[in-house]
Amino acid sequence: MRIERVTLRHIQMPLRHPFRTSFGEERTKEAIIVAVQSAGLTGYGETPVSAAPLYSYETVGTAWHVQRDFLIPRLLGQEIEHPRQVAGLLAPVRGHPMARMGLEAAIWDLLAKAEGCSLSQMLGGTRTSIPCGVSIGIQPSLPALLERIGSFLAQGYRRIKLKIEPGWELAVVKAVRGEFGDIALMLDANAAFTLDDTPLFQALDAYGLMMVEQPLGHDDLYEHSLLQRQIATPICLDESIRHAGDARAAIEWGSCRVINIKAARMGGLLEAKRVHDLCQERGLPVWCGGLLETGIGRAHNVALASLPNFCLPGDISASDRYFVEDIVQPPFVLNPDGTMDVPCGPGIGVEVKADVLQQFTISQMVFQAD
Ligand code: NPG
Repeated sequence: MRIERVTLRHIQMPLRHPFRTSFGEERTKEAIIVAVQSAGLTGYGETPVSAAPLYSYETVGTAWHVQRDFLIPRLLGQEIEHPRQVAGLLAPVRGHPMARMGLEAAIWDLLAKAEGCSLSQMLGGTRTSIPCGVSIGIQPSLPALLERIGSFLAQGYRRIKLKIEPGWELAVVKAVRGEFGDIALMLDANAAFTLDDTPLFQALDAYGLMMVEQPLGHDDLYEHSLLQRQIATPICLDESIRHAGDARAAIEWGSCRVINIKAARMGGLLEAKRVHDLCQERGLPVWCGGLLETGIGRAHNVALASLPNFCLPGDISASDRYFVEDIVQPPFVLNPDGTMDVPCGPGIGVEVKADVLQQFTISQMVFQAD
């Protein structure tokens, strides 16, 4: 298919609840929504960047610049039959995985729609529904946290992930175990600790956590391998795993026992699938992370999480956990058993609501092939 036209939209959507992590607070969901058109079809993708370089070095500003000036000119007018060609065309540009993801994901959607198959099928997905977890930001107080956990458990979410930071860890876990007993519970530190905190992680071993995510440096593999040897709780890596090469090194060195796969962190669905396949071969379970995506990015995540080795509940929650109104129809809903259905219509399998998308768009740019 010839890439005829690409549209970038910078959107801002209010979040229903502020989301606080060890690196900052998000009140508004920012993203770049990418639309790629060919032969009367439109494929959608999402670049789930934030306004500030806190989780990742990428921001709305850097992603827009890299897409506009370097990535889109390499794709416009090209004939693309399989998404793997995208990585080849974009290979001269280094880094900027989230900027790539929006474009690559839109082309997966476009090609799946052209073939009349679902994105899940095209990726090799085997699940028709996926188990869902929920990630809960740092709360103003313990009672507020306990109330929030109770309400998510009542909705059916199958595992609870708590964001932690120095001072909001051991006592919190103790209180949560005291109130809710043996629920599936994990922690995410977003790189807020150092090896000096090893005794804290050893103390956490007593609480039967599923895993602790990214306790140490955001780009570290070595120190995580030292920590993993000294604690029983499995370490899950997120920020440190940028591609299959990192995953291979982390597995060889014993830096983690679980990997959080985010296609946006890895530059696209193809690299995410490579990491999935490697972990499957090596016997490591994976789960699908989230970056507070709109229904468009969520649809890509759900399709990815339908691959067989996504055996743990991911950070894929229902649309209403984030937004009053999502930009897709139907919105993503949680089944009473804590699963979410994988859409089976062509491509991402959900319709983009043009009016709602327009309402949240604050700037837009169109690129046309000659
Ligand atoms: O999408 O449900 C979700 C949120 C999952 O905790 C989550 N994301 O560090 O993984 C993370 C965190 C995050 C959120 C990172 C927003 C960056 C921005």
